[in-house]
Amino acid sequence: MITLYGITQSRAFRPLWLLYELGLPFEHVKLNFRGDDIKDPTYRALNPNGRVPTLVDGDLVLWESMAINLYLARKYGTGAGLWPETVEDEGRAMQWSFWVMTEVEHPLLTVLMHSRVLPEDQRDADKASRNRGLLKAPFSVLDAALADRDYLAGDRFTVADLNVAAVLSWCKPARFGLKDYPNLSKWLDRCLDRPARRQAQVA
Ligand SMILES: N[C@@H](CCC(=O)N[C@@H](CS)C(=O)NCC(=O)O)C(=O)O
Repeated sequence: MITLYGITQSRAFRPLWLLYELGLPFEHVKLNFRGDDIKDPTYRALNPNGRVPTLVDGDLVLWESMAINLYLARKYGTGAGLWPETVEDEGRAMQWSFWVMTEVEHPLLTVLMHSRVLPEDQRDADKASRNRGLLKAPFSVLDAALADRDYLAGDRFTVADLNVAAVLSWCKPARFGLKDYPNLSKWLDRCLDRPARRQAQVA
């Protein structure tokens, strides 16, 4: 039995989206990272970082959203086409998953927090603008990578696209205009239009 901990409005959205893509039965424990649930010792025993998501699959306990997704896709996604077909494309899936976490996640979250999420009196417009600037380089890299291909690892949608698109989905609530990155923008819309992404969003 698979159990996923973490409310949809958290990084648990990433494995939730993948679980819906895979069509696997799972229990969704809607643990809110903002409240006291996260301090519960039983939960801390699963995830000593005190964060969500956490995945439990039989005897295996995993945390870190990208690791969870690479594991789920590798174990259950071959038939569904979500795990890349070649070792080279597995390499590309890992590259893009690490890349989005190291190059994009922090500046994009900062833009989102300081333009939409924090109460207005706590927002720092300079911080938002500086971090928008920091995203120009990685967004240009992704846009160029998508100039002559539709997907990041192989010729179909895989966990590589899901992991990167799930992080970049923050561009929408952050109202981050993507007109300078036409390939990225089309690819992101294509990924976010998937029925499993919609299912995860309302889970
Ligand atoms: N690198 C981790 C980050 C997990 C994370 O920071 N989760 C947030 C919710 S989106 C959290 O649980 N925060 C609780 C806290 O920081 O106290 C991952 O990708 O899974």
